[in-house]
Amino acid sequence: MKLILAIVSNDDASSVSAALTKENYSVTRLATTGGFLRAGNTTMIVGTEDDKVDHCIEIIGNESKRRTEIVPSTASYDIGRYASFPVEVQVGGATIFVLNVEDFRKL
Ligand code: 2BA
Repeated sequence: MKLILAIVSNDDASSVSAALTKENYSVTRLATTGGFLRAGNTTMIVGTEDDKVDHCIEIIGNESKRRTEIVPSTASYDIGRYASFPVEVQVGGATIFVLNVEDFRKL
């Protein structure tokens, strides 16, 4: 058995969780914070059989693809007035760890 820890953006957390649950994976969501950006993200814990790990990672990847989005930048002073310019940012993606499970019990 394996334990999958997947760190995803909060924006993708609900669709990742829903897609995994639909495919009968048991999922626990933890509200976590990235050490670098100090922004909230979500860590999914999934315990599953060895032969299902690739399928599970495929689902996570499909629902958290790295993509670019246009967002308003913070206002800057330009041409005599404050203006906010749209900028392209990378969002999404997943950081995934797969661990061996020594023992698994439900009491
Ligand atoms: P990612 O590498 O996609 O990482 C997204 C989040 O996944 C991280 O949030 C962190 O919560 C987790 N994570 C990634 N690698 C990990 C690892 N080896 N062990 C434990 N958790 C891990 P943040 O720490 O807030 O990082 C956000 C983004 O900032 C990262 O995206 C990366 O592009 C960049 N970054 C992170 N650390 C950096 C550093 N020391 N120098 C430059 N850029 C950094």
